[in-house]
Parts: sequence; C-alpha cells; structure tokens
Amino acid sequence: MRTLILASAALLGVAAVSQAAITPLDSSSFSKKFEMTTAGPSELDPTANTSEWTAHVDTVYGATASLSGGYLEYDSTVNAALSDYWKSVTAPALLTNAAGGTVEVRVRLDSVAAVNEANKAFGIVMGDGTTYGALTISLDSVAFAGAGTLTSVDNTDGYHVFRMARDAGSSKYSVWRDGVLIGGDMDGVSTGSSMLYFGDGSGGYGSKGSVDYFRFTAGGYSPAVPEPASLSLLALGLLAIRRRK
Ligand SMILES: [Ca+2]
Repeated sequence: MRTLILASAALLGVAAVSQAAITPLDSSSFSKKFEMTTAGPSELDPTANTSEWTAHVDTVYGATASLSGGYLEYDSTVNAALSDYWKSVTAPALLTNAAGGTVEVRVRLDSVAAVNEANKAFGIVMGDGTTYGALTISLDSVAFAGAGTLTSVDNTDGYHVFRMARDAGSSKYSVWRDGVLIGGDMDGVSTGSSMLYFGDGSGGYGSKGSVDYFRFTAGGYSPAVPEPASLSLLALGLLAIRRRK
C-alpha cells in the first residue's frame, strides 16, 4: 500500500509541471514550417515580402539578414535604433482565439548593440485579436510581457528551442525553453490585433542572431519530448519507493 501511495505521489508530481489542457505535439508536425533553407514565395525571404511573410530589414541604414546553410542570419547591431523583423501574412486567419495557436523557434543569440546591452534581443509576438503574448529572448534571460523574467539563462552558448502556446478559446499562454516549461497559464495583453511577429522587433533592440527554424500551427500544444523536470521528479519518486522497500 505504501508503495502504491508513493507511486501515486510521483505521478502527481509529473502532472503538476505539465499543462492539463494542452496536449503534446512535436513541431515537425506543425502546419507552417519555415526551415530557413531556400527563399521563395511560400518561404521566408530575408529582405523581401512573400505570400507568407512581410519582411522589415533596415538595409538602408546597414542592418542585414540572409539565409546561409539552413539558417537565417540577421544583424541589426550597427545601429541600436534599427530593426529586423518578419510579420506573418497567414497566421491571423490560422491562429484565431477559437483555434488557439502554438509557435516554436530554434534560435541562437549572439550580441546586442552596446547601448542595449541590458535590453531586449529577440522577440515573438502572437496575438489573436483578443490578447497577445510577447516573448522576449535576451542574451541572458527570457521574459514574458506582464509576467516579467521567466528564467535567467545563457541564450548565446548555442541554439535553443522556444515555444509559446495558447489553448483554444483561451487567453492564457505557456512558454517552454528546450522542452522545459518556464511559464504556465500566463495572461496575455489585451489587443484588438491578430498578429504574429518574430525577430528584432521594435526600436532600440539592435541584436544579432541566427534562426534555424520558425514554425507555427493552430491549436495549443506542449512539446512532445518529456520534460527533464518531470523525469527528475519521476526518478525521485522511484528512488523513494526503492528506499522504502
Ligand atoms: Ca534550418
């Protein structure tokens, strides 16, 4: 009986760090996938508008963006007032409040303009016309609008995967980094706009980085891979069971 109770406690521990209403889906199954391999009408062209993306790169003032080896390399550090960002044409009709929405990016941050050393770097904004969630990935932290800093962590040591999801009919957002939940059921910011942006979003960012892919899909989905935190809890539960024997 004692073993049963402990096993149940271990399972409850796993459930506590997962999202009950959001089911897992690997981003390889998302309906919209931009792998940064080839520019074209249905892809992301770094500096030109396509049927999928509106591109904003301050090339006149020296910012750059290009595809290289399957990555989008962007750099707007030449002037802290410059911005490189991309706005989805198709997302507003897809990521409605009724449907929910999930976005995932694999990105590495390299640097920010000196004047913005402690400022923001790379952003994702997903809005459904009711609310929007704004994720800011900085060199050493991850923040969510309204919730503040979710975690302090190095985002320059390699590529990391960031996911933001909003369940169907919900105004609550959850965020994962490398498959680990770092912010759950957070309130979005009220807005009248349906939108999806990513990149070095607005005035004063001035960052340099590399994007492996950007993917999104209708519906709210958690990462398909087991969360390390869950595995640790499960391991602790099993260890407790073994010690009781
Ligand atoms: Ca890629």
